[in-house]
Amino acid sequence: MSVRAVLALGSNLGERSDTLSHAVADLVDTPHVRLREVSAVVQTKPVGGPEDQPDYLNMVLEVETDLDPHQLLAHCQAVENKHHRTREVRWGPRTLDVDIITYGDLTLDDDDLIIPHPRAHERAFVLAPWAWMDSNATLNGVPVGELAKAAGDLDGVEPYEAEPFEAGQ
Ligand code: A4P
Ligand code: MG
Repeated sequence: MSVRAVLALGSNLGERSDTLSHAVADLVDTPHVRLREVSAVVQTKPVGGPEDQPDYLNMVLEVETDLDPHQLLAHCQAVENKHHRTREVRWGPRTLDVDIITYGDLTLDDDDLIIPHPRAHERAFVLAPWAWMDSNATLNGVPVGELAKAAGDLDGVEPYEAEPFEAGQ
């Protein structure tokens, strides 16, 4: 049986844009996880954590998977680890963070996995790209676009355009 899941990716260290592109490829580099939709990339002001950390790039994906939720978490963490994610400071800077936002209609509250993600409903850095990707999306029964408008960090979210490639550089 396969289920649609929404994943959120964030990066604020290193070559952020390349990291996100490679992470998307790595996440779907298994027949157990198939890509359905990819959001735009947004540049976002850090929410929580150390004050002087760099801006993030964030995006969301919708995948279809036959992994169970814990297998999907392990898969996401393996991709984080491949991109040299280390866990030192909670909410601190990271090369790559991959969170499970929703898994079908499942609600789960385990020690190591909470679904829907417990903070996604108040975070424009997840909600805004999600709403642009899927205008019909809802979270806890509320349209994701409405949640995004109410989120405190919406002003810090802007579309990201990669630096144009210039010949000779
Ligand atoms: N965990 C529980 N539920 C989930 C879930 N639904 N998806 C557990 C993924 N993981 C989940 O996560 C800590 C533990 O959460 C995992 O071991 C897993 O068992 P982590 O990725 O190791 O640590 P973290 O990311 O520092 O902590 P946390 O609590 O996940 O942080 P958040 O809430 O993800 O926030 N600002 C901007 N602009 N953009 C960002 O992307 N990200 C964060 C991280 C803070 N501020 C940000 C951004
Ligand atoms: Mg995380």
